[in-house]
Order: sequence, then structure tokens, then C-alpha cells
Amino acid sequence: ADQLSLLLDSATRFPLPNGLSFSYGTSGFRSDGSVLGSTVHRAGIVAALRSLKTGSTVGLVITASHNPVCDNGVKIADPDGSMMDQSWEPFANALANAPDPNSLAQLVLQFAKDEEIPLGGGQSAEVLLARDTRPTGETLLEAAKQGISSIIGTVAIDMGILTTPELHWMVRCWNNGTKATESDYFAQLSNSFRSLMELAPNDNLNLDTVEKKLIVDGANGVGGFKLEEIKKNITGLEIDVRNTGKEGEGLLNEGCGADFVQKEKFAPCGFGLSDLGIRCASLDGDADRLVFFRLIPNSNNKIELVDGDKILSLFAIFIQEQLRLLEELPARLGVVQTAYANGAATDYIKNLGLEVIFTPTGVKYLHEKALEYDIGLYFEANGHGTILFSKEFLSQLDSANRELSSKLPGSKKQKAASRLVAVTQLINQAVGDALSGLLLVEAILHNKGWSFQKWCDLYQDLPSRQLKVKVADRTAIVTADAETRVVKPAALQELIDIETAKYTHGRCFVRPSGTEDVVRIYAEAATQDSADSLANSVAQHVN
Ligand code: NG1
Ligand code: ZN
Repeated sequence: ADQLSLLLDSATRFPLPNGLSFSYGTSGFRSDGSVLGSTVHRAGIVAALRSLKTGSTVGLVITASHNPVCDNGVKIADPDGSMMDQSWEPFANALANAPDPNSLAQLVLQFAKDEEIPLGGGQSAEVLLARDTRPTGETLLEAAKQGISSIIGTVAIDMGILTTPELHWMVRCWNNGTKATESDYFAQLSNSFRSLMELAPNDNLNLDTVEKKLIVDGANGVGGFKLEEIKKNITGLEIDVRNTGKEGEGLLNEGCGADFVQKEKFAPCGFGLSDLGIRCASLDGDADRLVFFRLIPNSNNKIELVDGDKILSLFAIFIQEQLRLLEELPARLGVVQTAYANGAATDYIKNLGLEVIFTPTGVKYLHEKALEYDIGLYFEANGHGTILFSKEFLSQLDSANRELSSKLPGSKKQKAASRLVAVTQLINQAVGDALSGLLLVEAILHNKGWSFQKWCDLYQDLPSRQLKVKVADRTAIVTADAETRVVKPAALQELIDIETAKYTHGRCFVRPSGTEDVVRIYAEAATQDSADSLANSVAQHVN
């Protein structure tokens, strides 16, 4: 069949549901899983075109991350493993909302013409597919496959049930020349973890403060059972995985997971009194977010939270230390945060002498900014983040490491170089990855001989409060300066300023969510009561 009739045929099988519209937000398309057939089919077409355009492998993941089990979603990964370039989002949106097969086909043909994408089979294209554990995932995967194969010359390769970061990592590997699979991912994580653990200064090895046990909340999603596989190949750390999604353990993201733990500051289900004193971690449903916590005694399951900001701080300290030990390896370090970063965290990182930059919410913005540095560290407070190393830095580090290993084996410098090499292999440079981040945190605590308490005590979070308000039209609010100021409606910012000025260490901002139909309010102040009251009073003005 020719390209046009193939598209028409395929599109006829996935009609747009009546009265719905879809938008490619900060994390792709999201909605109730039952209405996403046409959207995922069309995202398959976008992915196929993206692969043709770039001449590289791209990825497509079916997941709704930390959202409820009935939701689902789809996002596309670019050849380097990052989120699809924003310049393609308008086309993705137009295609998702095309009313009928004819207009859909016309959009595709016109876009291909404008972008000079070779249609008709002269060139081949490849899309790697994965999904999380949601029940609607299987049908949606089939829709994606049909969308992909409606573009002549493209193949869909189903990599199975994976965490989002696993798929992004694989796409990156495939374009770097290795057709990596999940077992390669597991091997890379466990090998680099082992190397980093073995590089700990000897006098750290028997310290009591190095607590060996970690309990992990898998959010009843895909991350828990992947971690159970990884833990078979690592030593020096005892991992107990809960909320793995097995029969009887509960529903995906319900009362558990990184989003719940970070927002509610409450232990996830399956955790209780018997876990007092033990270091715990929580993943989200597709394992791209990570937070740590510990239960507070006599508090009805309240927790002490170690969020993305504190993970970021730990990573920054460790990398800065190794660079200092290495002496002559100049590297420009940049730390990227959003307005949701706790003010105490930002102060702490600035006090380390590091450059801190702010971007709007959404990992694609942070990732893009972090790419501008030799070493770019980024984290959202909610636990999504990673470390990026520039090609030039990686090759300099590699030569330094080789030279030191032959000339000064066992020296402080050589060990610092090897530690950095292990970090570059352990951290997922495609996207924030809870599993790789978790192992890096553990290896760093071990190297530093730090207890969980010592990590908590780096700085004290300022009390904060997040609220969300449903409004008629959230796009009526327009922000500037990395979302810290409202520019429209103009009067709103004045009101926020007046309220904020009433509080010591007061900080407050308001922004429309990119993933939900709400406006979010964030407030920070010297006490919890004042943070609460600041957030509440600003919420009144938003309504
Ligand atoms: P929105 O809904 O735009 O606030 C949320 C998170 C983001 C990011 C995206 C993608 C908060 C306040 N916002 O975005 O940080 O993770 O979801 O999942 O946590
Ligand atoms: Zn997620």
C-alpha cells in the first residue's frame, strides 16, 4: 500500500474520542487510560517520523508515572535519551487532536514536507517501546505499534515492561552503537556500584555509622521488581523491597510512592513502627523519582524527608570533593533547580561555592540547562534528577584516570579519578533514574562513612506548604523569571507580594500546572504555621 492509504487505514481504527482534546505537557500526553487509544497511536506516528528525521533510534514509553492506576500516558524519547525536542510538540498536539483520518493524514504529509522527512520507505527507522505495569498498557502498546507501522520503513521493537529511565537509557545506548538490553542495564548498575563501594577509603569500611540496611517502597509499580533483580548482584547493602506490586500488596501509587511521601510527608503503606531508625527510600510508579525518609518516633507515621534537593546536595558535595582531590582537572560545575527547591537547599549549595541556576518546572528544562556545563547536576524537589557529563569532560577524565592508574596506582588522586569514572557509569545520563540514583546515594554515604542522620543534618529545610486550586482557566495565569513571578493577571503578583512580606523568610509563588488542570501554590516561611497561612491566604486570591 502507499503511504497515504496506509495512514488512512490505520487512523480509521483509532478514532478521536468525542469531545476530548489532548496536549503534550511537561511529561507527554496524560489522561484516563481508557481514552488514550488514538493519542498513543498518533504518538507512535510522531515517534516514527522523529526517527526518520533524525536517522536514529527513538523511544516511546507508555506510563502515567506517579498518577493513579486508571490514568495512563505516553512520552517520546529523543536519540540521546532525553525528552523529545520541544519544537515538535506543536505537531504532536495538532496530530493528537486531528478530528478524522483525512485531516490526520494531511497533517502528517504536510509536516513531512515542511521538515524534509523522507517518506515512502527509502530510509529505515526504529522505535523502542516500553510500558509500565498499568492494566491499560497492553492495549495502548498495540496502538503505538500500529501507529509506528503506519509509516513505511519503520519498525517498532518492544522492550517489554520497563521503568521509564531504563527505556531512555537503552535509546541512548542504541544510538551509541550498543544494542543494549535490560540485562546490560542491570550489569552496568551493579558493576559501577561495586566499583564505587570498593573505592571507599579503608578507614570507612568498619564504621558503625555505615548502616547496611535500606527499605525501599516500590510504589507498587515497575521499579520494585526491577530492584529485586538488581539486588541479587550487589553486596555491602541489604535491600528490603516493599510495595512491589505483587498480589495483595496494594494499588499502584495508592498511599505509597515518592510523590505521596514527598507531598504528604507521611510513611507509605506497608511501613510502620518496626521500621523505626532504618533508612528508607521511595520510588514513584515508573521509577524516575526518588526520595529518602525515616520514620519519626511517636508521631503516627510522620517522617523525616530527604527530598531531591538533599540528594542533589549530596551528589554535589561528593563530586566537588573528588574534583578537589584530582587537582588539575578543570570542570565547570552547574547546579540546576526549580522554584520548588527549598530555600535552605539553594543557600547550602551556593555556600559550597557552586553556581545555581533556575528553570521552569519540568525536567526537560532542567536537563537542557544542565547540558551547558562540564558537569551539570539537576534535581526537582520531588526527586527527579541526574548528573550530566560533557563529552569533553568524559574524555579528559578517562585519560586522567588511565594515566594515574599506571603512574600513581592507589594514590588519592587515582582513587578520586576512578570514583568519578564510576559515578559517570552509575548515574543515568539520559534522564532522572530512581534505581541508579538510589545506588549512587548508597555508595556515596558508604564512601563518606556518613549515617543517614549526618546527611539529614546538612541543612534544615524551611517549612513549606503546597496547595492546588481548581480554576476555570489555568492558562489565565502567566508567569516569568522561572515561574517565580506572575505577570498576568498583574494584580495577583502585587497581592502575593503583600502577603509574603508579612512573614519572616517568606517566599511564595503561583503557577499553572503543566500536567493537571490546577493552579499550584507554593509557600515557604520560618515556621510551618506561617507557611500554611501564607499558602492559604494566597490561595484565596487565586480563586
Ligand atoms: P506540574 O503538574 O507542572 O506541577 C509535575 C511536577 C513536576 C514534574 C511534572 C512531570 C511538582 C510541583 N510538579 O508538574 O515537577 O515532575 O509533574 O511529572 O511536583
Ligand atoms: Zn515518574
